Amino acid sequence: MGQALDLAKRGVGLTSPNPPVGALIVSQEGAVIGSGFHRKAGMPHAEIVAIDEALEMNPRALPGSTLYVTLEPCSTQGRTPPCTQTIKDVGIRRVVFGAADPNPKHTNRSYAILGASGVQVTGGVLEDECLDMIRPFSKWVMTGLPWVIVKVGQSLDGRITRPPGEPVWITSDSARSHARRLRLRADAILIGAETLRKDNPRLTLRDADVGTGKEQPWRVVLTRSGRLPVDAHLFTDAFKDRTVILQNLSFTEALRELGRRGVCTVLVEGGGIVIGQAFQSQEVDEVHWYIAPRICGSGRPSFAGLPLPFSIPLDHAKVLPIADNVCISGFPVWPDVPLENEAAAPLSTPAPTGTPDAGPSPASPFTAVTPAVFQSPPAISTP
Ligand code: AOF
Ligand code: ZN
Repeated sequence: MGQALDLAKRGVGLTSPNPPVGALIVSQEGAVIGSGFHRKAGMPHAEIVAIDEALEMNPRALPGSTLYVTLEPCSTQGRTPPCTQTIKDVGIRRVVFGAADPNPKHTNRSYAILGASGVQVTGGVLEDECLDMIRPFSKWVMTGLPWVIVKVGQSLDGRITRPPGEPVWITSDSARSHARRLRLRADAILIGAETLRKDNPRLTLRDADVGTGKEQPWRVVLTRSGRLPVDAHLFTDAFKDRTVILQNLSFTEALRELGRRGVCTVLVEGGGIVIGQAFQSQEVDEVHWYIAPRICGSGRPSFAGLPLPFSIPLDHAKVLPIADNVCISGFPVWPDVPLENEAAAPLSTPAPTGTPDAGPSPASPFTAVTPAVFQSPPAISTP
């Protein structure tokens, strides 16, 4: 299962709205006869990639073999046929899986479906590791909302800007390049209009990250006024068709809109106002807080807006030194009571209906917004 997990890791950031999954087939003699991972929604599931490899390389060893897969095999027709059927057809005798599929169409169904054909099924092997691998998918498939990663880069005194006339960067080159790697996991990168106006960011994959087969994540700008600089990188560069604006939505409404369009992981890259809104919404699932050894004395704060009435500890907190910078990461532990202001905000977009599989094609979930559109109401916005 460890090897299947390593395979699954290769699909992280590529598969939404499907989960990353890895699979390995072992013959009765104990030889690995096929392996694979899920590369993209609409393409074959991990098990099918592994079975196809075995069919090509070693078809006679397939009957009686054991399939190790990080996620319970699916059992319904979605964009692709049910894996349980193919598993039975090729004569696999035993299936060992890690996590039960949180998609209610499949949860724990594989036991009966495969068992009825004499296939032995064992679930829950390296379960925690396999569940960790699909956390974003699990949240999305159960709530319709994406997994939210917050990234902050700040000074010791909690600022994200330096005094006028100084260079703009707070954290070091290596800390920033470390932070950019978070983009490899994201389907969308979200910022506030203020960050767009002040920083004119690119929000692109860079360096070695290009060529991993990952599409440029959506670049999402949250705005109230809709007044955005049309000459910004986001509206003029080679990926301008991957930029969208969401106008007049609360943070949770914006998440719901993204989730409806198959975004399972969103990376929030600031600034302080949006970070504050994200925490008010109580929808932050993971944080990466980069801190530089500098005191700015003034400037915009990394966390702005309404105060939180409670503090939020991080679970599984990690402290990573990056030369003289440091990154503290972990998973916020939220109290059970929602905050009133965000919870009371009306949802202007409906919750997802039907099943996740029936959603729009993952290839083009958005109408991109081009600068010209700013003259008229933006394509994705609600009044
Ligand atoms: C598997 N193996 O590698 C993955 C699974 O629309 P489809 O056909 O791609 O099906 C999507 C659903 O299948 C998805 O919601 C999840 O429940 C499951 N994903 N299942 O057996 C895989 N990626
Ligand atoms: Zn499947």
